[in-house]
Amino acid sequence: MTTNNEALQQWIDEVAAITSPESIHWCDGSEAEYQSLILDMLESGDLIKLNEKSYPNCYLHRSDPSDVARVEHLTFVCTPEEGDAGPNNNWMPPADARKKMDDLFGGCMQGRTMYVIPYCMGPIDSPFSRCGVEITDSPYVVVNMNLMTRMGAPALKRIEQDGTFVRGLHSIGSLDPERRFIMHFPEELLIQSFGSGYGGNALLGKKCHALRIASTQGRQEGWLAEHMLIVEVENPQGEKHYLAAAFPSACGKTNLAMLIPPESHKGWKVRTLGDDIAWLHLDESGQLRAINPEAGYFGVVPGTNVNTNRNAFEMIQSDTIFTNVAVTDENEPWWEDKNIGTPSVDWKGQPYNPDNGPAAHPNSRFTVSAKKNPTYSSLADDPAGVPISAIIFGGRRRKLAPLVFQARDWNHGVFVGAGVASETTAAASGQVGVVRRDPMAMKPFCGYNFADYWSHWLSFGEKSNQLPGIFHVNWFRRDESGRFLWPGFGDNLRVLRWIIDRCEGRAEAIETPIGFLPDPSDIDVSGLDMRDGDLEELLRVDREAWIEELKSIGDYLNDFGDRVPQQLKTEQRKISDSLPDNYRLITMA
Ligand code: OXD
Ligand code: MN
Repeated sequence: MTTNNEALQQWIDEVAAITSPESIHWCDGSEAEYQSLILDMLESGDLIKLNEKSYPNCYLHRSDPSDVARVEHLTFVCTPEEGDAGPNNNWMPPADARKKMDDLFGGCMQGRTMYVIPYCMGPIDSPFSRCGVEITDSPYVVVNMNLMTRMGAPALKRIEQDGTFVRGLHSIGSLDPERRFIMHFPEELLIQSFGSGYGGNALLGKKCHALRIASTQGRQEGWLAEHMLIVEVENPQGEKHYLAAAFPSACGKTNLAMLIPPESHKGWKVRTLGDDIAWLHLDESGQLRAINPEAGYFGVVPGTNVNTNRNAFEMIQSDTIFTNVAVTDENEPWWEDKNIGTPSVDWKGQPYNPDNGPAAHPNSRFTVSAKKNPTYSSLADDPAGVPISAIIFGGRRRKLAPLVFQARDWNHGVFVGAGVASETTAAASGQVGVVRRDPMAMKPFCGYNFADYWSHWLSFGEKSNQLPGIFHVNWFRRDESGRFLWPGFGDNLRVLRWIIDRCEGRAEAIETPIGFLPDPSDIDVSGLDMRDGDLEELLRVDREAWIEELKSIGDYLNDFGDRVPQQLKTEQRKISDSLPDNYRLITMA
């Protein structure tokens, strides 16, 4: 393969001159190429073949133990003005970042092959899709990109037609955490990532392109790039709704996108369009439509079993790349809560000993083509995307946030999204279980100042009067003893039903200061083994706690200074004013 796109050829030549690879391989995205790279990696020890009988075409990759998650503290947005990256991003002046990265990339591919991966985020023929080219020295990245994106010859053809593409340069370097940076240059549509082979740091089409760079493109071009799953829910009468839901990393997006209706919900059908990223556009009639830019899933493995997500469990039984799981004596992959088999070798390749911690790393992953999902919706390939009925925000919170509530209107919904908070998970390096603000679940992924991002969200309210309803859910409430109050997983359909009925004007709600809540009798809990009072507790608005929450959201918004849109301050005041007497303690600049 070669290209007639001069800018692309010139960039490849420049990168080769800096990195000095032994050879250059243009990726065509074919099955033959995939299998030949797998063979190379089996030979080099980068991959281990798993039991061919029970897990055909499945492989295990063990990463460097210091390279198992996204590294938010080493991820930068390099805009000319610091204020444009905002307090939500680490910032470095572009010239300094370029210098730092040029030094790191200098000669880094000596003795290695440089792979050139043209890829398309979204259906090849969709006007909403955007292309990129990733250059990498990691064959593991190539095979993962093969599963996660539409890559190879058709993507190159589109790049040559469009004339524009996002450039992503990646090298695993020496995997030294002291020499690791993930840099974004939104003005130049450029990503540079050095020193990590981990998915979110190295598969540049995903977080770096489809969220950080795409969010800035979306702002300029009038659309949204969001950390959202897309799911179709069909009721027994055949009525279909499409929902887009944003949750922080490792909070169950894949499970919700692949939900299996509970026994009590005969006739309901759920199909998956996407499990991690949605690009949202208004069509000519003012309807918000979504495409999934990805073509595969890079999901968290531990916890996946026949009860939590039978579809995923079956999907990863073949044609899957596992990263950092344990293995059994039968050479099958093993992870915590798999509920089948026993681990004999842990994720680091050592004999399993429970004293050394979990057998599989808590952020161990599967990479698999979306087409393997038994509930895959072919609409994921529709160039026009699907019409969104509701947007759902959520987080992992033991306390406070009720099971579900609905925002009064679009502006209030944007405020609800801006106030999302969640307990941190193993998807990023750092402490786990600490509550932090994660607006729209985009804290690690918004490529520009959150204040400008909220303004961009609010601008949709001026462009359309038929926007989706906005909701907030929390599947993770616990009582004082730590017991989960809600069963979650398939039973979340019971909450989605109320959401859909609200969108259709069919369900009642109680108006509270924080939004519309269902009465306990509005949620169908038939057949559930819940204790008396659990549902009431799940739907209770704890006024004292919400007063504190509103104050904390106000303080958080104040961190973004004058750029915070007035409408959000108004929403904060409106809610504060409708909470009890001591509301005056709640202040906003
Ligand atoms: C992911 C993440 O891998 O959010 O999707 O970290
Ligand atoms: Mn994610």
